[in-house]
Amino acid sequence: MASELDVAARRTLDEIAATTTLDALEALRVALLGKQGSISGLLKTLGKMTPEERTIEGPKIHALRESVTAALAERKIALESAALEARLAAETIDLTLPAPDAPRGSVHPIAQVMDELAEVFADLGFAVATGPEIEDDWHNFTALNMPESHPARAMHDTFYFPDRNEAGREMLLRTHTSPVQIRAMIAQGAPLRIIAPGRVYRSDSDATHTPMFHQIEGLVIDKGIHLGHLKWTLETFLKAFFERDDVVLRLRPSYFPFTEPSVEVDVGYTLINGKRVIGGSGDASGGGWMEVLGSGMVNRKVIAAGGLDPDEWQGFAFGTGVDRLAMLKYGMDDLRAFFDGDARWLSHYGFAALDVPTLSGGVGTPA
Ligand code: 2U9
Repeated sequence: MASELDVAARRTLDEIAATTTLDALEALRVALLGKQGSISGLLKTLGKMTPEERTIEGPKIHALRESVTAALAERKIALESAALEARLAAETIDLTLPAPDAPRGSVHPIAQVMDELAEVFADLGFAVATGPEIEDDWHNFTALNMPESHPARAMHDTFYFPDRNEAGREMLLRTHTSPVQIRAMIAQGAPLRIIAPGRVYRSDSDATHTPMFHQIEGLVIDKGIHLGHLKWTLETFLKAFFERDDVVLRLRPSYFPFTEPSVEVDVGYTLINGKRVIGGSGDASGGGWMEVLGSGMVNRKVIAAGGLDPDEWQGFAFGTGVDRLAMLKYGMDDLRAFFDGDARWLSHYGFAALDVPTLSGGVGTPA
């Protein structure tokens, strides 16, 4: 038995050393060590042996498996380096090849606009904050002055998860990026100046709504903040983003649970070849007004939910849809095309990888 095993071992190691391709080596590995392999079979015979036999045969069979495993690994390295040497000898690189005629791939307009927004707001002293897309109902609703019975909760068409978290809170896909700012207030305290861009989800789908869309919200918390700060900030942002000095704002009173008072912001547009172009003073320029932002002074209850004293700290907040901003700036008319992944649409509306928005170089389309 012992010598039989020795002979078989010698033969096996010779066989491994004689393989000439990686495929053949892999086939041999399976035949030896695979589930149905011969060495695996030998290992199984150990179970049927007497304890005395096993004391003698066990170490030999295990030693065989180890030497075969080592021989396979060694042969694999040798064959791989031989294959690489063969490729290096056979292949050449033509160093005179020109760059491809057309760029391949492009930056999606949403990604581009997100970068533009981060750039514009960085110049105003805002940091970018991010947070989880899977949220609990406290951060998404309760902390924003939307308790369980609040009608605004029903209006959000929320996607809920079937199970609650460890704290017993309902779990959901965030319906806005506001919970990011609640988390930032709790984690960083005041003063605070942040924007929260990202994906949000609502169970809503038609020509102007997709179940996932992109929002950007902003939050400023400091002492003595008032609506004047809000108006100046939004006007400065819109002028920089649309790269026009004639952006005119119209503030209308509104209602949001998380802000009090709340204002909706319209901007004037002008009709150029039947298309609405931002700029000009609304009706006076033969155009009109369109709503672009929601905003307001942060509700005292929301400041308190963020762990701050509303007698000491005030703030303003605003929110808008990134997809809509992209459409207004770059002239797309169908929201759904944003998420179709159509290569022709992307090559038309996409941006070159090197067209990085900067304030010095401009945040708009290159000339
Ligand atoms: C905190 C406090 C207040 C963010 C705000 C809006 C108004 C708003 C909508 C615009 C279009 C959402 O994408 S949209 O449907 N948003 O009108 N958002 S104020 O207010 C906050 C956020 C966080 C802590």
